[in-house]
Amino acid sequence: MIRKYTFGHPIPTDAVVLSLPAETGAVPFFTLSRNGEQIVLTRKLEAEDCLFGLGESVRGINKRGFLYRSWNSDVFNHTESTESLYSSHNFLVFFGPESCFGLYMDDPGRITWDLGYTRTDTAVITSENGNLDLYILEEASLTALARSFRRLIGRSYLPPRWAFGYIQSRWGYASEEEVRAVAGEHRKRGIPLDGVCLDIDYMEDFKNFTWRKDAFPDLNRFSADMKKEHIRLIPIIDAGIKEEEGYAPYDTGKAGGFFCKKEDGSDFTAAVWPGVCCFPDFMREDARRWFGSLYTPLLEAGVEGFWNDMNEPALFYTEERVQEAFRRAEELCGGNVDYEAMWGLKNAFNGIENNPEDYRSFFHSVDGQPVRHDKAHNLYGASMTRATAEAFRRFDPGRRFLLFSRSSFIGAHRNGGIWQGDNFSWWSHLKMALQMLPNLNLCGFLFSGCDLGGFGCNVTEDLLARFLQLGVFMPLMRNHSALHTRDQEIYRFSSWEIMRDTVRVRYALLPFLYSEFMKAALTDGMYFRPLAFDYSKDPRAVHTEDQIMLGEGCMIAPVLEQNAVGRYVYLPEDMLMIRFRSPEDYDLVPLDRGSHWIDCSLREFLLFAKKDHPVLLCPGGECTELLDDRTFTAVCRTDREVTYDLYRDDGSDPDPVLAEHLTKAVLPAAAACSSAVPGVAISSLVL
Ligand code: MIG
Repeated sequence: MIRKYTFGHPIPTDAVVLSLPAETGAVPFFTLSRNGEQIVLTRKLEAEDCLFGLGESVRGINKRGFLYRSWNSDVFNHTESTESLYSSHNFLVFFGPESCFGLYMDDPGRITWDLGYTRTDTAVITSENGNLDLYILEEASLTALARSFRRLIGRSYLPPRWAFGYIQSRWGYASEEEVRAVAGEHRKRGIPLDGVCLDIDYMEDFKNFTWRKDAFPDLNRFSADMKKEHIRLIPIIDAGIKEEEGYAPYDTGKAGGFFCKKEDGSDFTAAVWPGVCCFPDFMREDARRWFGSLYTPLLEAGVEGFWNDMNEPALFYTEERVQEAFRRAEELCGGNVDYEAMWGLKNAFNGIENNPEDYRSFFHSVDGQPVRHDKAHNLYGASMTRATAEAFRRFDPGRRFLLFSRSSFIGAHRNGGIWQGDNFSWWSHLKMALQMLPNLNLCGFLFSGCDLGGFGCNVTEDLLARFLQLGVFMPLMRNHSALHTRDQEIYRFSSWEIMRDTVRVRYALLPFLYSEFMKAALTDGMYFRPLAFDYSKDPRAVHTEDQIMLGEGCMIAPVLEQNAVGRYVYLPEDMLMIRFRSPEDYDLVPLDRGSHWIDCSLREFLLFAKKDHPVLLCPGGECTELLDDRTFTAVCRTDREVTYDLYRDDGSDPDPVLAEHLTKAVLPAAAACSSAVPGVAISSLVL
């Protein structure tokens, strides 16, 4: 059951697809109060209550015990204490012995989620704007809640199948030759690869939709060449458009009046990579159409994937903030520069980036009415994603394109995927990546992943190996790192063969993982879930923070610690463990319900499957297009005949009908009897 309550005059967000009449009674489950413009919801928490949701946010799978703020932020160097990340996903589920309901705040302004932070037994959620649609969802189970929420917000984005391949990325690939060399090295060494991202280095002066003629002489030809080798180029596009006469995107944007405006009607400008930029008003349909049309030449040249960046939007500085900092500096330096003046000086300059004052100083036009940016801040990235997705649909409505964005809001889950932003090469960020995945799924974002190896600072060999092992199961499997950090391509490391084999396992599992992903997406289900969804009566499972469910019948439990040679794994039921070293070399170990110490050396990683739920392995290959997805080895812990519905399609149909793409894979009961591992069916199948 979904109930809607409307407060004030909400700005249209495009988040919800189901139109419901607003209720008039009191909001159930919460005490509601007002504080000026703010709407404050308060609820007492029982000792056992868990909170799931909030998609992209720091800390655990269970969000209880911290304070989070919905305010999309460019937070390079985020840590456990960072309250806001790049996206705001305002869906929260309350789950306990007495409760199973969800709260969705369709509010693109700032929201504070004090989830047992000020008082451990109380959740206080505050909308600053007080203009919002609020939804209460009530169902008998967590799974039903997640599905009900997806009915409200619409089907999750479907990427093309090739996007499940391994993608190599780096900020700093400075020329066509360099990219060719990186791709070539993967092919030479048998490291499967389907895509290479082009970061801002390919652009001329960091200007969107241009490329450096010296280093990337002909992007169209380059992209076509690479595609012949089954490698897609995936260029980055930033939100800001350089203010420069004679640069067509600026001229056409200016002529159309498509940029965000200040109160006096002039274009709002702020500096980002290209220097002073204007910011498209993506909330306007005509501005989205104009911006989307700028992708057309690249689409015509055969580019099939993009990543959209800097769309919180990140602002390095505005003229006003720089002036202000100088004024402050003058004030402070009038007398002696004591330590207070020194810190004041530092703060004055640090504070010019992403300054709240700037976010209050410009406007969007919504249905002809001005909306101050800060009231709708969290929609900016989602609206940019929408512009790009609409352009794809206009360009070729019969095809799926790859798109992942840094900033997002619920609603964008229908138009693209996201990556988790600028993580670091830290073990703690490996764990954070795992913990974010189920909550992203709960908020509708099935296609996602983190920068494998970590973006900031220098990775170590073992950390990259462990990141990749988790990455095997992420829909977006991308290795990415920042400018000036240590080279992070697999082949740069002494144990590259181990990591190569990890990626090879991804390709052997790819038809199976793709099948699980597509079934989840097409049934409004979850590809990743907290264990609580499957084992709601098992308190230990409900509170598990370092293992997650995958697809219909699997669970993953990655090694997350430096120098670990294994880990404890909790099995809420009897399962089959697969310990992979390569697609050809793995152990099959039936394990009973309970806790187990599992040896797992650096070259090994684990997948668990419930009884009667097979895992399918294909022979693998160097790219998705050349995968043999007919011939499988299926493994399953069972004592009966088992069938699996394998989903397969052309990898590109934007609106596939699930039932038309399922093939029944039958594992005969006898396979479990004659098997080398008693009770485990090992079958060769041709489907
Ligand atoms: O201010 O384009 O998150 O993935 O490599 C940094 C350069 C801008 C931030 C993205 C990152 C990308 C980087 N960008």
